[in-house]
Amino acid sequence: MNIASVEIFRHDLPVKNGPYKMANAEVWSLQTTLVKLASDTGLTGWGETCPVGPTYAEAHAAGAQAALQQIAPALIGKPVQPLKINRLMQGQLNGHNYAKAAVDIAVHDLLGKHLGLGVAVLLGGAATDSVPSYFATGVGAPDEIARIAAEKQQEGYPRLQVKLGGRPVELDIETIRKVWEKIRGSGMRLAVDGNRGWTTRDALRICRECPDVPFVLEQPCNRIEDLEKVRPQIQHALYMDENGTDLATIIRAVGTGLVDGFGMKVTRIGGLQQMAAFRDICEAVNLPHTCDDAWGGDVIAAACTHIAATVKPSLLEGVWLAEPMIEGSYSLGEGVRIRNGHIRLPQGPGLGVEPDESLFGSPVAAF
Ligand code: 0XW
Ligand code: MG
Repeated sequence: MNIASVEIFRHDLPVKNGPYKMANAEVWSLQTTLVKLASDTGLTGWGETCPVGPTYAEAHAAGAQAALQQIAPALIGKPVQPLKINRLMQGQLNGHNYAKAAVDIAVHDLLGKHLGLGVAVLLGGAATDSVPSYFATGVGAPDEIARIAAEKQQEGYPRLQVKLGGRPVELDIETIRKVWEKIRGSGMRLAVDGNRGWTTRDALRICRECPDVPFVLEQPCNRIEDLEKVRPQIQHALYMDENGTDLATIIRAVGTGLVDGFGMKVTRIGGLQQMAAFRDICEAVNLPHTCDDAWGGDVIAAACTHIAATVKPSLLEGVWLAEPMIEGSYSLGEGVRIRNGHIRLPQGPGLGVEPDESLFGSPVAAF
């Protein structure tokens, strides 16, 4: 089975009750990019990549579309085999993992449909048919975030991530303390995510003033060097998110003992093929991690859920989906939904979701 055609679409995903606020981004609507691959056997596979605005990561919606147009002609006539396609893409464009990821996901969807297997099977096999999710608040007033924390705990989320940064650090400390008052003793786990927004001074102060709150400190500062500086001075567990841009960086972070775990994005690392290698590296050294993406609809949600289902359950920190924050859905069926803080693995061959293509209009480009 070979790739016969490639189509690239764009589609807007408005933020429900927007904006969504992080330390360095405030977003109202996100443009997602979808890739549709058709095979010479008449099957189709879908992939998706959706940066959460232009400042969260080194990723841009229009950049994804340009990168995909650079790569697409070389895909025509090539076998639908993930490793081969990943190597082929490396030879077409340097970097731009987040764009290549959309092709990688579509290849997995297509191959799964061809073989009559779910993507989780292609990735090694699911350990479960229901994965835990976690809720991520935006940056907000301490009392409001504490209220949301209690609400999400009641809804059944096993984990909460509180977004902080981009404002006086005293407000962040007050938020952490108020959230902890609400969830202490409930079993709900807590991550505080600076999204690169703190100075090392502020990150250290947060840890020193909350010694009794067992949070995970996620991507507090901008650079790996900042994490290296903070690491020996704190008692809290340290997770890398935005700095984990490729497998080489992950190997370095793991090898130097820099972190206790990762927030990981399927598109940032380059797709499901790379994500499976990341999963195996983490399992080899017993490090927990999430399986998320920055934003996106049901295609990326399904991809995150399939890889998450293959992670050793004790190491899976959860799957974050944009679904509760998105107005509407582009899926033909029910799509991928969070219920009681958990997500059911989509059934059926491939990703198990089908977009309603009529919502996307004409493709940005077709090959
Ligand atoms: C909570 N997320 C997974 C979604 C947002 O895009 C940011 C991200 C994170 O952990 O940084
Ligand atoms: Mg994060």
